[in-house]
Amino acid sequence: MKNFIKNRKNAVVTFLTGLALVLVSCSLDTVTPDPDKLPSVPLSRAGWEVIDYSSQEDQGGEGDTGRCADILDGNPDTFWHSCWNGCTPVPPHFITVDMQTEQEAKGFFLMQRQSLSRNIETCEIQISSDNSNWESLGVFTLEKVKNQQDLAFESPKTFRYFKFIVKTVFDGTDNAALAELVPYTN
Ligand SMILES: [Ca+2]
Repeated sequence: MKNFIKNRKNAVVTFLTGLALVLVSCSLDTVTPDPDKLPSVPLSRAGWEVIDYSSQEDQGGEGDTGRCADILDGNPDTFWHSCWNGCTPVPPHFITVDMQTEQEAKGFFLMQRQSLSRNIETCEIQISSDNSNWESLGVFTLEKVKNQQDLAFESPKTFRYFKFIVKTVFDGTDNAALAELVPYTN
């Protein structure tokens, strides 16, 4: 009889504990996530295309890299470089990318060329839905570091095309380079 009461008591405790867990998990499920507190996620760049640019180093000066598309490949060791082998373009340099569809972004992640040579000091980002009318999101000041840098917008933006414009470079020459650039959302 004693054991029966004890077993019943244990069963009640187990039931109540289970009920409490269900209630807690139900109440957690109903919490609305705050988008500002979610981790930022880079957009997938599959199918994206460089549709215009001022110049790129495709004359062998940087070997297999140096092309505009190298800022979209996810590899920090490949980079775009303004043309320098037999050419002398001056800033502003620019690269225009077509994301193929309109997407919402809250900013850009950027990585300087990892050798820290020809790093960009100031840049402007413009966005467009039709590759004709452009909105400037302002001029961003970068750091001369290897780490990923966050170029956050004041508010989320929806666009299909973006234009990255190099205004000035840290070493004071006309040459610029960039390893990675990707809009992010969450
Ligand atoms: Ca790259």
